[in-house]
Amino acid sequence: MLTQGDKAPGAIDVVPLPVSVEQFAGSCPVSAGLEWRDQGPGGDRVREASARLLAGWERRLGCAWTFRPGRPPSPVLVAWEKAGAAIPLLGEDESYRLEISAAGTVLRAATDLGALRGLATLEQLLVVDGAGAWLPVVKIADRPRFPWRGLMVDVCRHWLPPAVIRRTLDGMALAKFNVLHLHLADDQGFRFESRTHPRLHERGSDGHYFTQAQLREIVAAAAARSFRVVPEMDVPGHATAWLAAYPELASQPGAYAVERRWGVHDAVLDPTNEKVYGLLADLFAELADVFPDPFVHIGGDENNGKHWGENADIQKFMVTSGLADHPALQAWLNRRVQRLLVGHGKQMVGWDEVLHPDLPRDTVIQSWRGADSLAEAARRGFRGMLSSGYYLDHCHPAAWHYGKDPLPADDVLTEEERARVLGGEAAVWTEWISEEMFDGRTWPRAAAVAERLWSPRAVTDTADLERRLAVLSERLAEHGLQHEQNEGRMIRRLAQGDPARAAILGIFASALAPIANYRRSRLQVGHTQATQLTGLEDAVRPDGAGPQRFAREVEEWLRDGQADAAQALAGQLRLWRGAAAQLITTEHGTLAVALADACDVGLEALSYPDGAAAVAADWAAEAMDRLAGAAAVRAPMDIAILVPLHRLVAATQIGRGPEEGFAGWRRRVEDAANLTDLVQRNLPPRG
Ligand code: TNX
Repeated sequence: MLTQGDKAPGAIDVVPLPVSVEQFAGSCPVSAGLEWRDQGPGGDRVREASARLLAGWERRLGCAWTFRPGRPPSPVLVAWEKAGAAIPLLGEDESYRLEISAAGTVLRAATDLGALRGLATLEQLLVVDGAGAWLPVVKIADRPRFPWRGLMVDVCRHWLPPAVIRRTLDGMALAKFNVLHLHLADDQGFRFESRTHPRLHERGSDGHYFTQAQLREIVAAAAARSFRVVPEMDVPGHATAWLAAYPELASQPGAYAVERRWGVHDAVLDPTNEKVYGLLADLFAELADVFPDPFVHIGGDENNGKHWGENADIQKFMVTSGLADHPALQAWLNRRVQRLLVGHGKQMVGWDEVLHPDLPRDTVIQSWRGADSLAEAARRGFRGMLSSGYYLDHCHPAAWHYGKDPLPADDVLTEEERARVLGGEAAVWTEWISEEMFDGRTWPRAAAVAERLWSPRAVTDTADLERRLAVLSERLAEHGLQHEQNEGRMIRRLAQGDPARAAILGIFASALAPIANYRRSRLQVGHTQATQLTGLEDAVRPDGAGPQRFAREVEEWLRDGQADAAQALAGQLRLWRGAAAQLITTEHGTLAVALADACDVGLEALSYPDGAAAVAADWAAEAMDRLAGAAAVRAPMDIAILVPLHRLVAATQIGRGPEEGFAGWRRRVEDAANLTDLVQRNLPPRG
């Protein structure tokens, strides 16, 4: 008998959640020997994607794949009406319908792009349980909410070789992203092979750059998954690596070398130097040749204007040209850059600093300093997309990113302005991310942003998202993403071959997360590109399974009050406390003491019955102080179980009224838990 396990009917493990899912009784068996047909013009992309899907299923099933189920597998038909553009374009039809019955699976789409998106859903729908492998009987109709769903990857601060980008593309396909944005040049590296000005990559990259051939392969692999690739050359700031090759293009004389420190630097291109535009003209010609997408990103962020202010010729130029201030001068440069791009048929994208009335309205604004700039761009007639709130390197939990919407329900835009909001991009800046950390800092959280950009706005259940992301995480691993495996490997490396030590570190780490926002750069001020990122804070992941499970189990305990649930929670807290106790004399001492104390708070809370307010009032006030102390410890990691611990303490204070249902009581507990700062991540600064 095939069952759905204990999942609620209608709950399917797909990220992003489709627009509409109807689920019926029954199942559709799957195994090797599955008849798979496709029908539509120019099917190469669909056939390759189907092969990737089947390879994923095979890896998932292992030897079970070849077992014959009681019933023969039902056939799959993938059909589409017309071929999408060979190099995908913004706004193509990505919709699809998927109907699965006991008799077979039919996936239909208007274009082969839509078929690809449907295959990403189909791959995730496979259920494997005691009854074998099967698909649920469903009718799905799906299409994206936004046409621009990107992932920005910074290959400059830490180099990420082509292999990393290739597996990233497979992750993106599962999550239905459709734009790879490559940040190719910054202060710490120029990573594009320039044939016209080879000095740029020779002197600006430490030998770590993409050859044009490698980039063409990436573009082809992206097109095969029907994603666009948008290259970024950040100007006029963030350009120290360019100046290592061409110091004469700088706004201040000096001996420039590739920058090794993080942050905002003074080095900036000289907008009055004609050679700057000559170089850019050559570079854009090369870029246009390698990247067929109609958009090129010119950066434009974080120019502090210092060197412009100190250069008398530049100041004179501003006066004679009637440019009132540095933003006006940058806008003037942007206009010239934009004209160069038009010559190659390209539209310009820039970070929100480029927003200026002088720019042509086909410029796309990427909002990173706050969602307001996105609305402002739309009001002023520019298209835009959201990245503020989507910085994965800031190490927030998936649910935090999920709450940021490019078009929130309370926006005050007109329909016309709303149509200018194209979507958004998750961003992975790599100051604090090495190659071996990249997957763990990206996945599966990136998929929370992908879902926000694909699924309807009303899809906001974070508990359901977390459940589905945990499942997706397994699918990603089947496609070679290394987010799970690298964490364990890095912890074992720290234990230097001592398995007992690795186990203790692993338990300790399972209550922690790396610190969020820009707090790490304030704490570890002297770190540079040469600093090894091999500590426990680098191994642990922002959205670990340990803290998530603990939060879930606290919720269950609050709801059901079962004694064995309390025992399980206490057991987990003792385990963490025990591991912490063994690390008190190490470099993790302060954090270990804080974690041990936080665990004690939890154990004490569990020993009070609910509503023991009279006995425990003084204790609770002190307990909240102890948790605040644990949150403020100076360390590169946060204790990631503080939110549920606050709830446990608060619950001891709130007596249940005689007729009160769970929901009302739970709400009062939440108020008493005083979580706003912790949940909004208004965390103490460190450092
Ligand atoms: C700000 S986002 C930057 C980047 C940093 C990032 C770190 C943007 C346009 N500029 O240069 O890498 O913060 O999160």
